[in-house]
Amino acid sequence: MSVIVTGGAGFIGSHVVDALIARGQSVIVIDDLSSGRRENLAQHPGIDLRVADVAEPWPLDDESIEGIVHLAAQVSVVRSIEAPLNDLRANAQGTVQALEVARTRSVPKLVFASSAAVYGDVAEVPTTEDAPKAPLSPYGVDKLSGEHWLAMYAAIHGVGTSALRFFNVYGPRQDPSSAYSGVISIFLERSSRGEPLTIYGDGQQTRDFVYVGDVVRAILAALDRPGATPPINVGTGSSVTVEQLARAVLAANDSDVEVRFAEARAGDIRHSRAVVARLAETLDVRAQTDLSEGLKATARWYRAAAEV
Ligand code: UD2
Repeated sequence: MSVIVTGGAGFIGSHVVDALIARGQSVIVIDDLSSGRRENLAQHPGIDLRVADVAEPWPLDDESIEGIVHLAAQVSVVRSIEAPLNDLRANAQGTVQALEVARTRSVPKLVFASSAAVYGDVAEVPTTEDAPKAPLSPYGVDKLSGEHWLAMYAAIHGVGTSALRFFNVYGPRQDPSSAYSGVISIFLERSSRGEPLTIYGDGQQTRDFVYVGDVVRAILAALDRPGATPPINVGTGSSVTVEQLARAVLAANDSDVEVRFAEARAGDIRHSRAVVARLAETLDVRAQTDLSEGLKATARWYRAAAEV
């Protein structure tokens, strides 16, 4: 019996693979390596990595599959606005392919990476799962449509589905190389190189930053929970301003680089914070890593990676 992890060579996916292998499970990774990297799986030399596009039929034989963790995605909100059809294909069609594998091979459980982007600019912060959904990007629309596909397959085909709405995930292996990479990866990399940090806007926008190790625990708990669940927020329930974050990054990295301010990003959400009651009640998971601890662990990883 194997678990399929799509996007298993990526940031979050490779940590899921580590955790599944650590508890003795057999894993098949499906990843097109468009943003994932083989190096993320370097600790598992014999890993079954199948380089393939999730939007097309998956390269499977007659393996028996006990679960699917579907993380492969086009992950940039900004790119989804520039290339909506690409987002539709990767994020919506890819999710339907995952559900078709679950349906046709009687896979009992499918866990899907959804996003806080399904909410758009919400009036209600902190945000419960029942808040109105008004996504402001193709990315958010496609993640929300993925959730509807999951609920529909649960209802008519009995697939056990769970959509997890990730807030701002950070940690080792997050790729800092694009302007649209996660702010923590950018701040840590720049400060360790002695380069200034740029805050977009007044720095008073807030985010709920959740450490990848806590996200992995939520994914495994959802995988282990039989049957379908409603969508579940995955965050910490706390938030910080981007300015506070910049100061915390400098402290974690023991750095005193300059912090500059630039014009706010178009479409930037002002406040984001999860209500995490459902995460606790449904999956018995609570984020355990506080921001300073998570930043220190992540800073250590970026420093080690820079030395290789
Ligand atoms: C996050 C997710 C996105 C989506 C969205 C849901 C990441 C990388 N992106 O977008 O996929 O789920 O949440 O609402 O997790 N910033 C700076 N300086 C920088 C870079 C960023 O000030 O050099 C600011 C940015 O303007 C924003 C905040 O930091 O206010 C967080 O930016 P981000 O790109 O890490 O993530 P976000 O919240 O836009």
